[in-house]
Order: sequence, then C-alpha cells, then structure tokens
Amino acid sequence: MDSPFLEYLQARRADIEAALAGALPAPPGCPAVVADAMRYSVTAGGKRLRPVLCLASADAVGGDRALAMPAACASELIHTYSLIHDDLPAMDNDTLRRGRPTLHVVAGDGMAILAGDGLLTEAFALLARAPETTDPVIVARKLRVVGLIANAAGAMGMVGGQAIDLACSTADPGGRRAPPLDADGIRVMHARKTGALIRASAVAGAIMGGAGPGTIDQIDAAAAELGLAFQIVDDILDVEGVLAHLGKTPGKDAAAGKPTYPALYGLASARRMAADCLERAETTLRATGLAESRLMDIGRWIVNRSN
Ligand code: GRG
Repeated sequence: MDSPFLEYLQARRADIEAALAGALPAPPGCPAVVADAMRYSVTAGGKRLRPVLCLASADAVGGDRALAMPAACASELIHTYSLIHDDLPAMDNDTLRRGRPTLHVVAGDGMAILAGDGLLTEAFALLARAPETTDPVIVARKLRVVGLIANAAGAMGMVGGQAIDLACSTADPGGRRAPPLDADGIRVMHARKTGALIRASAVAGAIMGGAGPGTIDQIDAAAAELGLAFQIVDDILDVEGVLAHLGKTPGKDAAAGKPTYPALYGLASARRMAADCLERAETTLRATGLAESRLMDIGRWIVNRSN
C-alpha cells in the first residue's frame, strides 16, 4: 500500500472509530448488560472495510464525507451483528473473532443474540436520525439509503446468503440438507452473504455524496467486483492465513468441507480470479473517471491483504 493511501486509511478509520463510539447505545437509555456486549464486539478491532468504502465513495464523487458517516457506521454495526450471529454454536460455532473470544463465549448465547439484534436495529435508528436535517434533498438521500441497506442486510441479501449457506452445510431437524452448490450457486450465495453489504456500503456513500444515477450504477458494479474479490481472498486466507494475522480460526471452511474458491479452482486460479475482479472494477471506474480514486486503492488493499 502506498503511504498516501495508508494515511487516508488511518485517518478514515480514526473518524469511524470516533463516530462508532458515539453511535453505540449506552446507559441509562440502554441497559448496561447489552450495551457492554455490543461495545465488546464493535470495539474488538476489525478492518472497517465497509465504512471506509462508504466514505471513500462519498469522497470519490466529490461529496461531503460527513453526510456519509451515519451510513458508514450503520454498515459496520450490521457487519458486526452478522459476525456475532455467524459465530454462534447454531451457525459456524467459532470461538475466536477479531483476536478475541467470540461474544457468546464471554456473554452467553442469549446475550450474543440480543447484542446482534441490538446492533442491527441500532443501525437503522442511526440512519433515521443522522445526518440531522430538514433539507428535502438530504432527507430523500437518507430514505434511499435506508431501503438500500435494508435490502442488502435482509433476506434478499446477507440473511438470504447465510440461509443458503446454512441449508447446504447443515441438516435440518428432519435430517434434510440442501444439495451442494455448483460454482454458479456459490458465486450467488457469496454475492448475497458478503457481497451485498459491501456493495451497499459503497453505493450508500455515493448516494449521500450526491452522485448522479450513472455514477451510482458504476460504483455499484465496481463494488460488486470488489465484493467477489473480497470473498475469494477470504477463502485463500482461510487456507494460507495464520491465526495471529487473521484474528479468527484459519482452516475452518476447509475443515467443514465448505466449497471455497481455492478448493474449487486451486490456489493459483483463485488468486488470478481475484486479480481479474480488480481489473474489471478498474475498467468500470475508469468509465466514470474514478479509476484514480481511493476506491481503487481499497480494491488493491482487498486483494493484497493478509487479514
Ligand atoms: C448471521 C445473518 C447472518 C449473516 C452472517 C457475513 C456473514 C453472514 C458471516 C460471516 C462469515 C464469514 C467469516 C464470511 C467470510 C467473509 C467475511 C464476512 C469475513 C469477515 O469480514 P471482515 O474480514 O472482518 O471484513 P473484520 O473483522 O475485519 O471486520
């Protein structure tokens, strides 16, 4: 990563940490027991990829970054909820996340479910209240972003993708299990499970930044490529990554017999596929004059990361 981008990343992350700290519910309005559980997972670290992407999108279209901050934080709150629920014994049953014991390990399954529920709901409360404005143009953008993020997080997006994954990897109480996915099925499952929120984060930033419809569509298309690249690299890291960098248990997908990109195509081809995604994203962004924006730096970060 070149150093201007590293500086940008550090600065945006600092902004995001401060905004997240201010957005999290706290006593006396919120009972301390669930406030603490939510804060435990949100402040455990994490790359903040989705909120950084959201802010970079607003920057790329020349918008006011502050207008995009609530959407940036909402995407991270929703992402963190999804990790808490995914780690539960009823789902992926993981004990380590972001370098810490998972929330259900320290607070119990019930409190982890509630903290996830709280984060998801709080994301939409935040989108409703901020940025605080009566300007009808900004109010219309906010409303559009609420719908966009709801679709990405819900049954048509992340929840739907997780449901497909669960149905294929686990038998239901009647012993029924969905048939294994083919390569196209896997791509669609990931597009929902991880791609949808990544895409929505980038598009929300563009909308709040006041981009026109053509630019929003191009950012959406490029972010879809970045989302796929993210997943492919995540699968590669599951094979090659070390716990100290990942902050979560490596090798879990392979051990669970999950169909990963390296398992399907081999490591070298999977790497090539991630690089191809980046190239397609660049071509798309070039058409809107955004190939030199931070969005492409984020794409390179996604492909070259070690966690
Ligand atoms: C429970 C509704 C529901 C959905 C869960 C996203 C997800 C859906 C499950 C996570 C499973 C998983 C580990 C998928 C691989 C891709 C992924 C989302 C990795 C974690 O995201 P990062 O790398 O994490 O952005 P940090 O900690 O850096 O924020």
